[in-house]
Amino acid sequence: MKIDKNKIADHNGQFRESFDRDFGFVAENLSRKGIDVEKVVMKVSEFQVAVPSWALGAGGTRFGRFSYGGEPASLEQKLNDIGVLNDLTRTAGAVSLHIPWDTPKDVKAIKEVAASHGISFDAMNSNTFQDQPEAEKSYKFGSLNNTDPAIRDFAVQHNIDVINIGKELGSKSLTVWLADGASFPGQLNFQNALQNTQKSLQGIYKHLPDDWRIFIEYKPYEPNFYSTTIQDWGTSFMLANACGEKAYTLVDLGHHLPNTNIEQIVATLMLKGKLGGFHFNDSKYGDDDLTVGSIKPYALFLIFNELVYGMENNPQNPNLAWMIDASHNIKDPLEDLLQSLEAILIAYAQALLIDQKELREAQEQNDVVKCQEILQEAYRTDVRPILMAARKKAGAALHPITAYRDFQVRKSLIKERGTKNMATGL
Ligand code: LRH
Ligand code: MN
Repeated sequence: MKIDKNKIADHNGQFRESFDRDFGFVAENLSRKGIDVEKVVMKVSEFQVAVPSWALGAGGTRFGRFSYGGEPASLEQKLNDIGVLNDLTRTAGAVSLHIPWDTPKDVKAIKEVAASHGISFDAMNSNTFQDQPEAEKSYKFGSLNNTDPAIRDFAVQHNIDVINIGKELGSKSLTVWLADGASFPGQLNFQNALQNTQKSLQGIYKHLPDDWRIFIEYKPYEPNFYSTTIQDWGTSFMLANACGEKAYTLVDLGHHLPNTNIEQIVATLMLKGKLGGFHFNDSKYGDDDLTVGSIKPYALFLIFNELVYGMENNPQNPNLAWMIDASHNIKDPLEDLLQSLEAILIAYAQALLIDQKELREAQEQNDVVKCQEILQEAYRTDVRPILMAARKKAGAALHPITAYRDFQVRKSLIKERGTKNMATGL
């Protein structure tokens, strides 16, 4: 399903007046502060987020899963759905594949489908947290950290296979997240587990093409509930350094214990040139994988403040990989992803409004009140007209969710695919 640009332009027509008024207001407001709104619009339109191939169907928990009708039953259909997101936003120009959930059966055909939607292949994701049917080895007691060298080798080989698939698709990075750990005290020798993991990662790293990167994703718990071998940013940072200059840390917003200061972690990793990318989502308690900005939008804004500062002041840190990692238990997956894309761009646009120079001066003078005022002035600015301007420039929808509903996309997906499909993934 491709949504014709003219159909979108027609749909935008009804919002022309309100858009011109609202954009005029924010443009005038910002120019009074010496901010060139067109520069912000340009940066926002250049911001592309990769959509996870594993989050295009209804997610679930151990307590149940409620199917959504019209779910994609193949990688082709998943790319078509990301195509819809990209037609409506021109922000979803990449996909992050999870192997083997979404192994392309025909690489050439898949590349053509992706290209037809203007979608590139971002980070590949390996999976050594589930046993595949007929698999000769089990990851029940870990993969890269396993006490059995044969199982470690089996897991390393899987990652090498994922790199090879990615090379054919044109991807340039691999994300490694490990469920490895323990659920009971005494079950695991922490030092042995960490050393095994490091050696295994170095084994994978040896097979990384020169122009590739490896992202090491950390997580404090789940599915193991006592220890996770790569539990926090420090462990991931240490392992990335042990691997080499092509290895980086990946920050999944849901992988932090309550009240963790994630923006400080971001600042630290950028200063050290070891921040590789993000898995955007939101959470109230655990790794809830909720819609981005739905629970803690101010925290997301503070993270983007550190990202904007880092992108201006840390040339030692490479361009970041922006990805969503969410699971949709009760919302239409495509509407949920449209909301997440909007929330990411809102936080980025607000952070671009922060006068970083003025903030640095206030920080140097320990003018605590002024520091907060500078941040909240930006946070309290309604930047949605700026996002609309960026979408309008790109031929996308001023109001993507309204357009998605008015175009009855879900209805036509159900008509085309029925209600029985169950998408692979979370
Ligand atoms: C682990 C994780 C990881 C993916 C998985 C789907 O919680 O965030 O990024 O492999 O979700
Ligand atoms: Mn993740």
